[in-house]
Amino acid sequence: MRHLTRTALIAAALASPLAARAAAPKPVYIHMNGANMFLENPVAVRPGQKVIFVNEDTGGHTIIGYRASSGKVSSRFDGAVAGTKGAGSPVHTYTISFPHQGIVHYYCSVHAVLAKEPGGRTVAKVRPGVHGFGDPMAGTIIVTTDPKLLADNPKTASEKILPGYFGG
Ligand SMILES: [Cu+2]
Repeated sequence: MRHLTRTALIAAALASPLAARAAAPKPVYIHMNGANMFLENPVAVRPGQKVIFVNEDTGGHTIIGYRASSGKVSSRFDGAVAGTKGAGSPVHTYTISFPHQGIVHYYCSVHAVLAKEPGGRTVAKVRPGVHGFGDPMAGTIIVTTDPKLLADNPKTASEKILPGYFGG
């Protein structure tokens, strides 16, 4: 009888909104600076887990989702982050989460362009006139429940501010 009561209490606690909040996974952070790249790429997140883009650059960036199959840009995944003055100054962030498992592509429309490959797939490429950066400013988010993928994120993805990463 005593055991049953304890089990019932635990079940009630697990069902409460407070317990659900406590169990929510920490956000995954993706950082930008003057190198015009998304530092953590790719990252894996659970459905519903927050992805927070952090701008440590003096200049601004956009973060816009697109479909590789059609080239269509997303009206929901449509972010922009202003620059910061540098270390010690406030940083701007953009937060989003994804309800369903799958692969999400995004790019910065300031520093990259979308282009159709001969095979029909749309990819991000370096924007003409933006010099000095090898890779286009773009990235991929894997929305998954696979524990191996989720455990494989770079260490920096768990920190909001990277103290040595400011620059622009
Ligand atoms: Cu950019």
